Amino acid sequence: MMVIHDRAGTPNAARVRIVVAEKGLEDQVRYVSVDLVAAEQKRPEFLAMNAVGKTPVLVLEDGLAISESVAITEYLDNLDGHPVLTGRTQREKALIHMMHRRAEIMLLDPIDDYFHYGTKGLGEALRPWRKPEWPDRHDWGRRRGAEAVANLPYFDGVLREQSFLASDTYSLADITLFAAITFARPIGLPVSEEYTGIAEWFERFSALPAVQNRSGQSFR
Ligand SMILES: N[C@@H](CCC(=O)N[C@@H](CS)C(=O)NCC(=O)O)C(=O)O
Repeated sequence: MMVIHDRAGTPNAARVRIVVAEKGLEDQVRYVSVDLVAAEQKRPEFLAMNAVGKTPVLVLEDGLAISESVAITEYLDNLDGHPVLTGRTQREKALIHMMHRRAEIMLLDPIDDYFHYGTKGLGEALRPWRKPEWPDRHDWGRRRGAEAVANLPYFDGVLREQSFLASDTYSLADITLFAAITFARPIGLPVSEEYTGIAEWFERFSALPAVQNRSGQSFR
């Protein structure tokens, strides 16, 4: 049995849980919940699995620990020899990777910076890992949030032209965009309904069986 160390309800846990559901791997995976607020991910036992000190981490039966949502996605997507989320041809792979990175660089990363620096983030226990010595960190965090909001029209434009971010079926790129949008809203970054490309895509994506059936949607 494979083990995934993550925290249900966080954006990166959602990314991997959608992949598990899409690939029908629920029976082959056991989840171990990591207490992020108590900084369990910064303890030596966890750092031995992932030196970056973040979740999720997939541990294979032979003990190999794989971190980074994209690396985990690639591993799980290729497990049965029939990748459906990361591309089959060189062209598909390149487009999916490119659009995934755009969703990460233009949205998910600045939204994450806003959460950790522009708000209280995960709380006091994590302060030592959050550059507390940096006096204008709150301003910088808020500017990062504004940057993400200013990048939304780009994604809206793409999604007015096509059903999904990188091709006519959903892929890793849409999973990253979904993580960004569902992270932004509850932490107070507006995703206007005027962006009808995004709004219609969000409905289409949310209705997918793998998204509906992913386990553990609420932050515990
Ligand atoms: N690039 C990493 C990002 C992982 C990440 O930021 N995980 C968050 C949960 S959504 C986390 O563990 N945060 C705890 C912390 O920052 O200490 C990935 O794709 O998996």
